Amino acid sequence: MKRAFLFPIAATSLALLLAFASLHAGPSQAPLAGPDEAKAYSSSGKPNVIVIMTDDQSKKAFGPKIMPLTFKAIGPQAGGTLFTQGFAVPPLCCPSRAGFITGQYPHNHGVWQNNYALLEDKENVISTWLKLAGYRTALVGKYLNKYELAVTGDEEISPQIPLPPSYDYVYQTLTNGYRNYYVSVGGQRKRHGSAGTDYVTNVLNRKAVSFIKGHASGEHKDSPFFLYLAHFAPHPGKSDHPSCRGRGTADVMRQDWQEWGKKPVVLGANFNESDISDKPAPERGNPKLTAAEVERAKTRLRCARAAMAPVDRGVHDIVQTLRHHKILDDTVIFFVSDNGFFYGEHRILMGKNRPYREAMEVPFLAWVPSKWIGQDAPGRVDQPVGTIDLAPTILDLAGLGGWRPRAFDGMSLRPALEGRKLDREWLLFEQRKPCRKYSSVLDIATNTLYSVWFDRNPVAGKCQTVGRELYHLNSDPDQLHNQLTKLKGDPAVTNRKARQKAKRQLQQALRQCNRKRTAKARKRCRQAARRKIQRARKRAPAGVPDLIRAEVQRLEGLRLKLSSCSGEECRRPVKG
Ligand SMILES: [Ca+2]
Ligand SMILES: [Ca+2]
Repeated sequence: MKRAFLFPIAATSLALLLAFASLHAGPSQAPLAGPDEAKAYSSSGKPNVIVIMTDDQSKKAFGPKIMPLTFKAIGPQAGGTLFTQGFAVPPLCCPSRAGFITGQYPHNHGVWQNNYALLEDKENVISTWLKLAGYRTALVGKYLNKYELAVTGDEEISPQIPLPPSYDYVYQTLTNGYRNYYVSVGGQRKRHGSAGTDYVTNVLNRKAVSFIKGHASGEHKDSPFFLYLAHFAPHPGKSDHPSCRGRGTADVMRQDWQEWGKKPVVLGANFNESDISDKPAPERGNPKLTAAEVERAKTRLRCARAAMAPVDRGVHDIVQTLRHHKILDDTVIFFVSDNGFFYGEHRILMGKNRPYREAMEVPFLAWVPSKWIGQDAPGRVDQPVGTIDLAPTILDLAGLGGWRPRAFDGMSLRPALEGRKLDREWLLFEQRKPCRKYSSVLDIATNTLYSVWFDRNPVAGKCQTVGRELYHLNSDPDQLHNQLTKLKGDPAVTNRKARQKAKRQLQQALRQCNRKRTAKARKRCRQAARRKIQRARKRAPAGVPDLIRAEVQRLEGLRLKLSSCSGEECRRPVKG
């Protein structure tokens, strides 16, 4: 395992950038171009960047009522931008986080599962790019799953842990949990216990705030900073709490449970879905939730909301700290989750990593002061955006929009922040373990989600398709009606009837032709009859099954193409 490399600040020269670029150009790639020199080194013209990423936060655990301090500080009323259709690309921790730090889909960054070891070109990530552009960089919280195992090869947590690439300040959580967890403090192992002061969300908030304070008053205060604050909340974790304990539940602070424990929880139309016969095989067998499970799901959601309260206070503290040091307007902030979560929707008791909106859609909030885009950002953007867009957006806001250290499958969201349409037609969601589990395409113009599910054939051992789904999200936002069920039964009947009718008509016409006197006339008559039937068939209006079949054909072709796309062609057809 290569040791993580760190560039000294003074070494950020164009020569080094180009060396870095050529170092990271694969055999099949053209050498990467470095950023424009003037833009890259005028660090005074660059915003500080803060990315706050939560873990498994459903949109049901987000919003102005659940995170009032965050919305007051960086929400639409305060000049921030709420992206109402933010997607985890794809909805699983490590692949989604790898998508953030690379701006790419799993088939390009390599992380198909929850394992840092799979990441290709590990140093060629956002922290390195920003460091090369003159940023001071800080990681507070989780990097990528199994990071410690990948870099030390040791099942136990090692006393010394190499730092993730290009971070100047590291307070990295190495194990999951709200209490009793390990961290790397600048590479040195430290264990947190179970005292109130060890509660992970508060610890990470404190470290984030102290990094900002230290930066704002320290020797590097003239350089911009990049702070990646990756919270564990509201991920399920071990807990002794009387209500929030057991599998699938976030641990909470007592004061927050007092507030959230009794609040009503309303779950959507697809909660405990009454008919799941339309779902593909892997999900079709889920039993109806029992009354106890329904209550449990509601309690778990209350626990997740309560676990967001300290995150909410942390956002407030961070913004207050920026304001105190008069650098709030010098800073852009993104608040997102790595993936969503199920609370009984479609009878899925818990978890993520399925192509349903509860897992795929995430909280997505941006604070981009007008000085960075030349105008006020809109309070709300309804266009679909993804976690793969964060890196290109950040580079763009840092004045490095033309730099492509990797071929970005995602795109800069600057046009949307300027009130314009994003030039993108599709989003792809893919996962594999080791069979591809599912692969989905969101067709943005029609707001249609098409998914194919895979599994290993137990006998042949090969990956095979085990189900397909098609949802028209405008008319069926809860994904209750898989349109592909309309292909079952109905079309076969329709087609058989149509075929039989056409056959009868043709036979009747041919019989009449037999009455013609000459062979030539009979032949001409038969030809005319066949043509007439064919014309009638063509004129027949396409039924729903025919339309769906055509749609599936188009989306399946698109899905196959996107499964190996790179860069621009992942977003729209490339001309020429
Ligand atoms: Ca996660
Ligand atoms: Ca259904």
